[in-house]
Amino acid sequence: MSDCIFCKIAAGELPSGKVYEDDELLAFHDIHPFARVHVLIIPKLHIATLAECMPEHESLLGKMLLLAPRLAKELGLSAGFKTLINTGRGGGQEVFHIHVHVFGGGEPAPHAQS
Ligand code: DGP
Repeated sequence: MSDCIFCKIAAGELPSGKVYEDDELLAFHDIHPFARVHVLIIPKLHIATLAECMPEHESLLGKMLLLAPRLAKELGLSAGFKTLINTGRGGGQEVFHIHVHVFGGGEPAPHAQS
């Protein structure tokens, strides 16, 4: 999707605070964190929302979820973390490229707030 901001991040056309990348997935710091640690896990494949996922995306979705505890641990959330997938406008989704929020660790530092 040429006008999708997360596709542009995945393609390296826009900068991001990348914390993980493999052939299928990318994870980076949320630009508007609502916790001390707040990253987004996205597939490189453009899928607009969770509601558009099909059976062929089962493996990809599993990989996204399995990456969450790994990144949480690496980013210091040893006591636990939260995950969130906003779906559709009614679900609060703002960027229509599926993503898993992984966050925790208390309030973001003042300099990280917008
Ligand atoms: P959602 O409401 O679930 O669609 O959340 C989208 C999140 O994406 C929101 O917390 C802010 C973040 N975000 C939007 N644009 C950018 C961007 O250009 N870079 C980064 N790193 N995060 C972004």
